[in-house]
Amino acid sequence: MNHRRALRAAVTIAVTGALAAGMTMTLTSTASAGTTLRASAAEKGRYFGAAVATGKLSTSVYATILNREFNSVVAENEMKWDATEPQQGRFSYTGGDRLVSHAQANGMSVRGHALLWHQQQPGWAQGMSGSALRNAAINHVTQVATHFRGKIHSWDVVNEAFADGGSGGRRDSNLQRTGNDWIEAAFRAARAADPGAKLCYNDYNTDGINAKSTGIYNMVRDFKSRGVPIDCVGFQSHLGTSLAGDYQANLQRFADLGVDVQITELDVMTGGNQANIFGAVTRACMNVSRCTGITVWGVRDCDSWRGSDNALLFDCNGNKKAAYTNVLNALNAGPAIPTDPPTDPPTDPPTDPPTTPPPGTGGCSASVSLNSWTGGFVATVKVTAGSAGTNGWNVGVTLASGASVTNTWSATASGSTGTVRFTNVDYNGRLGAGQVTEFGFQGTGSGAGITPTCTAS
Ligand code: 9MR
Repeated sequence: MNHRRALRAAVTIAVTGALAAGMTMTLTSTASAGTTLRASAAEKGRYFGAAVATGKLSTSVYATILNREFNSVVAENEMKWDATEPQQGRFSYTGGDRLVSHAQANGMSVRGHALLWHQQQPGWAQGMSGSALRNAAINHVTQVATHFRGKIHSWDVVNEAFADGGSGGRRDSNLQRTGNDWIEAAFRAARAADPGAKLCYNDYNTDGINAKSTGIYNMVRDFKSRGVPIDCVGFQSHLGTSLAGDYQANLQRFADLGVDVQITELDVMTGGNQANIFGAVTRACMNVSRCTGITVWGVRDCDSWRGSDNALLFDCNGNKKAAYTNVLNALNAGPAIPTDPPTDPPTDPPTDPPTTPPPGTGGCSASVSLNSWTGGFVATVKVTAGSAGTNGWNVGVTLASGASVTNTWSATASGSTGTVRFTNVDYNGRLGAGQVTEFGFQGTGSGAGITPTCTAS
């Protein structure tokens, strides 16, 4: 990150100057003096975000605060299932695209919220169950993550799947009733569709070490141990008048599993403690090196879903509240995310840009990784060019009886049942010797016995 490099350079100059003047100093103090949330967070290698309703972007007070103070946005509602797939198979991205454009024009990253959730499902999905719902849900993940591919910093792949109360188990929902593996199926489909996005699990009432957060912790630990692609956990943090004493310790125990953590929907009940709680949450995040950002769930008090709670950082006229000052001070006082240790300069000579290989005589090979559930599957196929490279490739698979391909990415399918052939698309056909590319497809029925064979041209 450039700003981190700039910060490091500034610190180096300061230290050099101090040593030249015969002073001693240490680098433990990282206090800075940013004057906006976004600048102060960025100086510490983090983002500071807000939930946005795109209809308000044309309100000047709102847009002025958003653009000045925040460097990350999340759609409060416009990327949810009911908004993006109002009828099955008919996708609508108007609000989401508008938010992405606004973010890109204003140097903001975008959090995607949320691919699957038991609430705000379109009516057609609410009425579905079993493998029909599972297939529809995975198709939704694939389509939406593909549409926004390359534009989303982090996706809330699954939202609020755990039960409140002391069970520590999953919440009952139509999605849960498709089988306990629905969450991992969603994460695998999201990874296949947008390999560059961080994939998060997001929930509320997880503000300390409690039965619910421990249930989620156990799921994340299991996913990490089995290679299910999860990168981050979001802690919504819709807070009342006190903060759990082990809030930071809870973030830290997740970080210790090897995932990033983020505060994703912060708002706090108004009252004497509001400003203190906002400050304490910010300090907790700053003290956890894998806490990469904070998002507040709206801009001004009157933008909040919590109505008269006045739960945010700006009043309805756009004035900064005491809570704002506490957050800004905590960002400025906190440590920066440690930068990666400097990597050694490469010793190998830089590789030449790929040149057009001669017509392939060395063939190609293909292998498949399958994510299956009762009634459906997602196949990710790795194509490796042989010694002569490829100008194009074609992969054949024979599906089990009754199975059919419903969706393909990074290749073009011919046929959908029996023997199906997948041909490269224009950007991934030319491979140098040994070079690898991936494509994927989703199917209904059984994925058993899929053995891809590759032919190069
Ligand atoms: O703020 C959102 C509100 O406008 C919607 O009506 C509501 C519908 O369920 O969802 C709100 O956002 C929720 C978020 O998507 C998930 N976590 C809880 C948030 C507050 O309810």
